[in-house]
Amino acid sequence: MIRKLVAVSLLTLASGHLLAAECSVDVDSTDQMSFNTKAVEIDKSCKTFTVNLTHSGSLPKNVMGHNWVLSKEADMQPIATDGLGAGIEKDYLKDGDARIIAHTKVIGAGEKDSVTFDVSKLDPAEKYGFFCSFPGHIGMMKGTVTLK
Ligand SMILES: [Cu+2]
Repeated sequence: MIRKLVAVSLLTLASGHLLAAECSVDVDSTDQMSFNTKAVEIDKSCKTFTVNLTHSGSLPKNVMGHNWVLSKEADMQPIATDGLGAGIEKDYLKDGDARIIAHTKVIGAGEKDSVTFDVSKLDPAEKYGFFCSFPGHIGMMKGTVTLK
């Protein structure tokens, strides 16, 4: 009887896990100045969301570095422009730029970095996007972030 109860609760736990939203995404970047995704979807049930950035190319970060930056769609280009002069040590992002919702550091080949942010910071009525702030990369390296 006890054994049967345990089996049932394990099953319940397992199905609960299957129904739970995926609150993270793996994003890869390349030597071809690209991300492997153009759209990141965040489930509204997630309290926090994590982006795991990798770089599968072979070029170092000073040549083909990439980061993953989240902001309102309208702020993407201004943030990238203002970050140009910040230098790679500051991940090509202006100090204290309040328009940046979340960002990883700039990584090179074989490196990785993750960033976790509160989903409650995102307004379902707003348009968000992600991009790479390495100089010249935003044209190729950007995409949408949507709450669903
Ligand atoms: Cu880049």
